[in-house]
Amino acid sequence: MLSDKIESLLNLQIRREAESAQIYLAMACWAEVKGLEGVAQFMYKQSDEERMHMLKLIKFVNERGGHAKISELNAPNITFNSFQEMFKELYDHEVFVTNSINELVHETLQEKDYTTHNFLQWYVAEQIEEEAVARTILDKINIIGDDKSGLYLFDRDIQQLSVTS
Ligand code: OFO
Repeated sequence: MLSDKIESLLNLQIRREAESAQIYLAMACWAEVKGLEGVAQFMYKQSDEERMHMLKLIKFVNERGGHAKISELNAPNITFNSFQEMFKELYDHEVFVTNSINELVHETLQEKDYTTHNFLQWYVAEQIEEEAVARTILDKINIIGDDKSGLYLFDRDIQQLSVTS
């Protein structure tokens, strides 16, 4: 059984995962209209993964005697000044999500909720991987800068950097 506090923090995390899915969907659309098909496919896939993160939390809350809440979401940015800016936002967002998960993990220990603590370890591991991928991409894109041929090759190769989970 979930305490009210843990249930509401898990519901907040559900909202954050849903917002992540929307943020990455908006990035996918922007990349697609800019003609970077590889980046678009990568972002569509990231968005799908965030939805999976959300669903996993929803099922856990409902199975543990809570009620997963589907809430309204903040609208994502739909346009960017550059791919550098977009990938910086991706990286910053993943760091934000990591902090949010860490806070949640901390609260489960305070509440002695070891079941939820154990469940959240999957997210802790996932965030290590997602942050690493986002950091790798950001490093590459910072090297490429405004170089069009570099961006072309990056668009072709980005699929290999996808997080698999
Ligand atoms: Fe990108 O992270 Fe969900 O958890």
